[in-house]
Amino acid sequence: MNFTKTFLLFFVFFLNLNALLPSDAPSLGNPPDTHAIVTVSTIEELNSAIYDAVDHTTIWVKSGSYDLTTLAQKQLSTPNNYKLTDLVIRGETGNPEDVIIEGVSATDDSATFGIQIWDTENVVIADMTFRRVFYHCVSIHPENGATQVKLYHLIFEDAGEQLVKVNKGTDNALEGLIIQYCTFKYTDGVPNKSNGECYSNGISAHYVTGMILENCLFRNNYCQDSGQLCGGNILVWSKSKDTQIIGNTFYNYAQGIVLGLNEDEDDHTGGIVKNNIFYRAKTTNYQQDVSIYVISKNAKVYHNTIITEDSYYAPLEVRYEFATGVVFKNNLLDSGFINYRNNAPDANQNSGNIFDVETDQFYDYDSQNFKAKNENATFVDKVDTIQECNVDFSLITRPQGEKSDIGAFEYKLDDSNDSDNDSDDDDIVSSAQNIGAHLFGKILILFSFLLILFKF
Ligand SMILES: [Ca+2]
Repeated sequence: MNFTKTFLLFFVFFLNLNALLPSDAPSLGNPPDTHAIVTVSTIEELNSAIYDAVDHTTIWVKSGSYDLTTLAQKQLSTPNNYKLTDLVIRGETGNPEDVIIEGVSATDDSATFGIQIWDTENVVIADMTFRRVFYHCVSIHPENGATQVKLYHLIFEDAGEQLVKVNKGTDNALEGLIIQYCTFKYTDGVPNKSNGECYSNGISAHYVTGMILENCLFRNNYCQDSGQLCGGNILVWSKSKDTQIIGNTFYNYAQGIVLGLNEDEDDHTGGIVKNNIFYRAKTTNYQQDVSIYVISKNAKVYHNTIITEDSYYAPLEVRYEFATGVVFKNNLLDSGFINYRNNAPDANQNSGNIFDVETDQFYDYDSQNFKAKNENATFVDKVDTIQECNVDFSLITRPQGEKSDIGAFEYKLDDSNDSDNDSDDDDIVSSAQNIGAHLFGKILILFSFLLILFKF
């Protein structure tokens, strides 16, 4: 085996080990040569760097804690009196836990927002944490010109209202919104506002076209007040279209994905929801409701794994007579059914769904590892491959074996004894363990290939 071949193989294996969770986000790489580079290490410097940025700027944010309450505006903000183009704001280490932009708490208005994006196009914010603010961690304003926004490998935590908000545009939909490898979480649910209202979502997006939301983790997005129901972890509405919600994980949630909300034919149209994983145990500590709610004409809901332990009778719901062509295929549930309400048409194209999978069919149910325990599991090799779902949650090609499997994971025989096997969804229990497993797996493989290299 020659040198080049060995290293090519090494990189192929290395890349294939990446499960698709926030902790596995690939680095964005070096800034473009054309960018002005500004490095900041205090909240004042960061605030000025954003507000004074010229087009094509990367702002590197050094590790540390950045106290929003010391700013006169109580928030960061891009300029809103002129168009700024191509702005990148990144934590310098690539670990979002190293750069903390924070206020005091979700109920303390001495910090209002993490950052507001106004008349700025082509924005990337990456590798940082925004937490403990009164309104939103990130608030995007297409009505003021914001467009082409990428939120990458960020942690949003403990905001008083939606963790991320896309405000209602007037004339134009927000296009080019990409949210990847982000964590949306509350320490212990959403607290009530001073008016007694629990008002939150993970993300509420009005009037977005083609939003991509993938490989994110939603955790503890429910109301602390057990008398109130928290809004959807992902709410996309107000004339939105063609949203793609792919490979996300939902752990302890009131409502999961809400694709259009109101009795309005244009609230959402199209869209695909695939390869997502949902888990919650039944509890009376917070109100529990739907996992996927759809009023969107022609929406596709494929290959999701939804384990809710009978905590709500209808994890899937379709509403209103205009919601035609909504198709559920190859979803794996442990309980409940699809509820067609308010004259919603019962789609006769549904197929391949299981609503009562037994927990002993999973690799490790107690650790919420919902891969098949072996090739004989009741959901393995059961369905034809859907072309737009030709990879699973972990990017394993479908099909393995004779047919595709039902749910978010495709069983792969040589996967079962892989040291990395547990890592794909252990994250919903402990991301720290997960990172450890990944590093261990990668180091093992690196070591093996170095051995091969020197031997040959
Ligand atoms: Ca298979």
